[in-house]
Amino acid sequence: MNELPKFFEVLPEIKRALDQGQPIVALESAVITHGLPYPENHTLAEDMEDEVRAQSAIPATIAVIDGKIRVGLTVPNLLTLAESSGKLRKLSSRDLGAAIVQQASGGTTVAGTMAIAHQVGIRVFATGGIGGVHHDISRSRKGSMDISADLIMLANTPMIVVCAGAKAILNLVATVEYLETACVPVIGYQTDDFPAFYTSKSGLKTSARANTAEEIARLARAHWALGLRSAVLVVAPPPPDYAMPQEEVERAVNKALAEAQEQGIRGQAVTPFLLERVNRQTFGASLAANVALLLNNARLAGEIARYMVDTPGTS
Ligand code: PSU
Ligand code: MN
Repeated sequence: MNELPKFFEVLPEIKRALDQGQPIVALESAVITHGLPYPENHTLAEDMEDEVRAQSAIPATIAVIDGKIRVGLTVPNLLTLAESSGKLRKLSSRDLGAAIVQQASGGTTVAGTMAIAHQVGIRVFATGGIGGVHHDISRSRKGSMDISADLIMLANTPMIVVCAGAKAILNLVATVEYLETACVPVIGYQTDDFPAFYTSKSGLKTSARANTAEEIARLARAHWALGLRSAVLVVAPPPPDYAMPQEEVERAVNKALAEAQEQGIRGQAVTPFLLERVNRQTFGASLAANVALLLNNARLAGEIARYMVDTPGTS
């Protein structure tokens, strides 16, 4: 493992796994602090770790607690995050330095988690949905230009990120175009379509398809062997039993966007606001879908991580 600054706290199990080259999967924590309500967030975080372990990989849930970057959470760490959901900071990559210096606590977004996981040497990461290019909800004609830092980190971090696409709270056309511009391969797991989180199809296409975890790992190795430094985004459709009717999702999203515009929601608050409104309006169905696809993604990431273990002659 690389020599790390003092503000990193890596659990011994993960340190060992890094030193011995065992499969590891990073997990984000903004979904715990800003994505799901308590106690569902707590159960979900534990269940995601179990899914990774069931694939013989080590889970590394990442968060910042009292200014320490935690790679792997203890039982009390996780409870602190889950119970204080909504009260802690939402930490994107640019927010980490301030959180360390100010000894703050927070959940790390996809961007924040990628920054930390890469620093530690983890190459596979599972999340629910990535952030992306937002619809313009500004009331002026200037345009809000709200683009998630997740996209910038995906453009610049060699890591496999497993998700269920992005939610329709975003401008999915612009998000997919951005990924193309940023040189991020979008690999559909057993699909040719870019999923829209609650639904398996968005009407947009992936850049390639892979039918197995092994193929995904080989594809990522080939991508990086070319000297490219961008992430490989794996998109897995939500489990079929949980996919939601498109009209229901659309109605909820449109209402949420109108409310955000009316209330002048800006910056970091936009995504949590929209997520909460959509969750509330589609209650039950969206929460169940959210949990099911997070577990599905953790499982697939665990399987991919097994194929990312370095064995001589395979890279
Ligand atoms: N989209 C979801 N669920 C989430 C998020 C996004 O469907 O929990 C969270 C993730 O942590 C993601 C972050 O990285 O929101 C993006 O926030 P922003 O748009 O402010 O970059
Ligand atoms: Mn934003």
